[in-house]
Amino acid sequence: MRKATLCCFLLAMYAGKLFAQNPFITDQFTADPSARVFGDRVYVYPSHDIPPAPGKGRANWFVMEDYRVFSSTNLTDWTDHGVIITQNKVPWVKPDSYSMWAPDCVYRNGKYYFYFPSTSKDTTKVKGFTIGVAVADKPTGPFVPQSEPIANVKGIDPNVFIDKDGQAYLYWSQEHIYGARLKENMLELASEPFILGELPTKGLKEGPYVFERKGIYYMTYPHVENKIERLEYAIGDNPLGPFKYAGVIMDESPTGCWTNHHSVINFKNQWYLFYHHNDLSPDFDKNRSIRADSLSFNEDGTIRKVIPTLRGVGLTSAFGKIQIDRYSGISNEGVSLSFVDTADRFQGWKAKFSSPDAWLQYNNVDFGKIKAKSVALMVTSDEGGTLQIRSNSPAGPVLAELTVPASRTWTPITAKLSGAPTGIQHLYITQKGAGVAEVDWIAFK
Ligand code: FUB
Repeated sequence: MRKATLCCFLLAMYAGKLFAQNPFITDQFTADPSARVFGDRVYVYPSHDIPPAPGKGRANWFVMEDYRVFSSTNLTDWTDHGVIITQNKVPWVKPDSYSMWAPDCVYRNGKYYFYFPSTSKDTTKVKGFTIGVAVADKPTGPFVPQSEPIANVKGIDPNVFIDKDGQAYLYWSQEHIYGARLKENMLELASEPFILGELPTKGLKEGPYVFERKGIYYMTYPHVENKIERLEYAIGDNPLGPFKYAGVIMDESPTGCWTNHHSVINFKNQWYLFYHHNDLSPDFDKNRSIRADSLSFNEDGTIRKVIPTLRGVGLTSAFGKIQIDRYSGISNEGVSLSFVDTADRFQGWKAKFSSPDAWLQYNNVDFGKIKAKSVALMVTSDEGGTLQIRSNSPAGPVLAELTVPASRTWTPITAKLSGAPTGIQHLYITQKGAGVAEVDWIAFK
């Protein structure tokens, strides 16, 4: 194959592919992830934050003009399927409202129903937010929006749950959480909406997400119990309750991201929580990024609290760029993170090693059956240093030792491996002796 043809082939192969841990979409802002399993893939329908700009929405607030969809078969490699709905192509939406907030999507009888909130252009019919539906034959669209929003619904954050008997329910929020039955057509309410009143009464509640497991109905929602949102849940015997408060799924963001918004799925016999945080925009929490972590249950059906991780879920191929700054663990001292380029945070993070014996652990690296022969690290350093790649523990077998040159230019360095790891490995990058070294990624060959 000629060189140019090979380049085009590789570009085409990787176009629209995203490889990541947490957050798992890092080339744009995403929020409010509604994850769904359709067939053998997980589809995530987030909302799409964009930075505020003059003439685009309200300053210092959420600015959202469209929705995209992402999918994956392994929760590691994500495909961006592009824009599915845009504010100025929905007949009932005020075209310059930039208020395409948290959506949801469900499958029923051969069709995909995408529910989304926005501001109506006709304020004589409904003031503020209401909720509309768009319908498609495939999970990635094309989605055709209905000409009018769903009658009798005022609020945001739609969520649809279809029970085992086929009855569908729509939930949404407006200060409180509302619920109603949906008609068979999935486009109209079949009952009067009512407030699910047994949930905590003080503090904003929004973003409802209902699922069922072993006969228990879980009503999960972000709630401002203190100053910002945390994820809570309540349980009941019926999709519309009554629900009894049962606990916290995820505590408030340690760095103060005011919102959180989530969904829960079971994929290949493992439960997952999808949620968001403002990883790529630490100074402005209206530009968020979506994340996923494993979720598990106690014997009695209660949910174990999920501690957010950087490593996220899924395996990482040993032979791609392993972004070790999304680590599983680090030593108490000597490892710190920062953006590769603060002027372009979408370039991600780097890990800095700055004291003897500092270590960073990165779990679930998949070597498969291929015997790796060498390792490459992209490094920079003010004074130079020595790094080791080990397996199993910070004191485990040394797979490679690399001298990091003193150079402020990002430089790839390589070393032969002393062993030939196969299968799934937990790796450790350790610092030997004094010095300082910054690492963008590592990759095996
Ligand atoms: O993304 C805009 C709003 O922020 C969502 O609709 C809420 O749930 C909160 O995440």
